[in-house]
Amino acid sequence: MGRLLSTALLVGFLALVGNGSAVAITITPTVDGTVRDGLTSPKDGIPDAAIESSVVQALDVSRPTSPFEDRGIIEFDVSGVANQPVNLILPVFGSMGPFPFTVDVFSYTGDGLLTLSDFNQGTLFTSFSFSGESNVVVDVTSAIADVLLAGGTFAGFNLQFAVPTNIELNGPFVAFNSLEIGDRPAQLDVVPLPAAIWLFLTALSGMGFLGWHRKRIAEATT
Ligand SMILES: [Ca+2]
Ligand SMILES: [Ca+2]
Repeated sequence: MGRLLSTALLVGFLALVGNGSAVAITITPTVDGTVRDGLTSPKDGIPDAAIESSVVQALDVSRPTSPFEDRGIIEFDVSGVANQPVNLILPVFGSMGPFPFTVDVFSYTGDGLLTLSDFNQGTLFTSFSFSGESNVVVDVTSAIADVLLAGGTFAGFNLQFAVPTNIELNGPFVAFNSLEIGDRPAQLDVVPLPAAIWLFLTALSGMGFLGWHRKRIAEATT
């Protein structure tokens, strides 16, 4: 066992030396935009327009004259992700108060396309509140894992205002890639686990299994 342990430590050390500089991978959207219900058609829960634009907009206006709702839709190709921590980075800009606003984030298995049906996609994953400008970071590791487990390629996020507002056109909204906050796109940051850690964990679990197996044999022979 002593030799096994020292071998495992050596393998781990060599791998750390060789792969110590794991770099985070950035995934930009495959498709992003807004699906709208209302404004030029009735706001009735049935979406009327899909608007492809990197300035993803979420907005829910309840005013009687022309109520409408925009839901922000963004989908990423996550086929290269495997058991890794993933953060969704959302540069957020709200055009006017009263702040704060709460946005619900729904996650779903996407198709890489912006369609009317995306309006009703997803299950509630989390919510965040913001005031003015902010760079929201959402840990979406489990959402991505669910997509991959289901055999999906695209992870979709549907952004909705938690509560309708009664202010005028153009606000409030959630905008990504907006000029107001330095033209930064929404993205996924994938943090790869260094190969060294995998090797080390594999070696450790192998030793644990050997120890358990030997204990079983010892118990069986007594
Ligand atoms: Ca409608
Ligand atoms: Ca879609």
